[in-house]
Amino acid sequence: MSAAKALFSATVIAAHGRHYLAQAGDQKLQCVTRGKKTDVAVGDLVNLLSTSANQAVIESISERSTLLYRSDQYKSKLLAANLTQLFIVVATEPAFSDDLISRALVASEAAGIRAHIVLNKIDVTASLARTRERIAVYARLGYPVHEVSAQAAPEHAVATLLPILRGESTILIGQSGMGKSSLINLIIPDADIAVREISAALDTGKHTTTFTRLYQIEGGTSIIDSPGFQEFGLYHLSEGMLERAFREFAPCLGQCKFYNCHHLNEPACAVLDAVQSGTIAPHRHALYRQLVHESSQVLY
Ligand SMILES: Nc1nc2c(ncn2[C@@H]2O[C@H](COP(=O)(O)OP(=O)(O)O)[C@@H](O)[C@H]2O)c(=O)[nH]1
Ligand SMILES: [Mg+2]
Ligand SMILES: [Zn+2]
Repeated sequence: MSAAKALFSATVIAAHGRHYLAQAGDQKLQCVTRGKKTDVAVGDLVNLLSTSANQAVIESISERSTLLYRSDQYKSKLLAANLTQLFIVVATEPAFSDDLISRALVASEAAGIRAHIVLNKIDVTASLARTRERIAVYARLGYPVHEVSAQAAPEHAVATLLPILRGESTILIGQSGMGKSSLINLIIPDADIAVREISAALDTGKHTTTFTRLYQIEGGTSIIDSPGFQEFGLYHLSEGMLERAFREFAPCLGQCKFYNCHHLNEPACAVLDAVQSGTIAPHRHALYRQLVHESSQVLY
């Protein structure tokens, strides 16, 4: 046996393809996995074996408390590990997608991560009332909603969000244009510098925002910025996981005529009755139907 080199632990702070950047104390290391392994996520606590001054190999991944991912028909894609919270950033304009919000909520429920909604650009008063109405659906389900304006009231935005972020590991997700970068820059003043540093280390090209990165701020607080995306596939969730991920279904579960009810077309289905009576929003049930369909399409 060759002389054993010491493993040391680090946090994965960025991922770009199969290249990772990990932070151990003040040191940032470019990392690769052994072989073709690609199951490392930003937020993972890993054990590294150093190969040169700034480079290391990821030898193992510590057990995760949570894992958030999305998936399509062919494969699943890890979004981040060890999260405690998910912030869904939406805005008064451009119009946000209910489909994307609910998909993110379902993913968070399935992963056991608390979800918050951040409504940005409340200075755009023309569309504020309509936006609040649309967001109320989620507030009624018990998801906290925080109204901010990164541009018109930056100090208020920081004062609103920072106390909720403190001590937590939070991922921000949202469609592009909602103001996610604006908020990140308020909360993490050096974010721009960090992004340039990470881009250089991972060789991602100049202005790319296509990688997920983690910022560690004061004691135990981390914030993860993910690229804006238009799709949030959840093909990996089973039907049983899905019915539990829609909070408002809970009072209905076990109340259907058939114990193995799919809540799609069955007679005397408590979920369908609740949609009929207006207790469950039709667009939420329509998404449930779509996700059950997606989960039956997986090819892996
Ligand atoms: N009116 C208004 N515009 C904002 C606000 N926050 C961000 N923006 C603008 O919205 C656009 C998108 O912001 P950005 O932070 O790049 O969004 P991202 O794509 O989600 O990262 C930019 O032109 C910002 O200046 C806000 O609170 N109010
Ligand atoms: Mg951005
Ligand atoms: Zn049912």
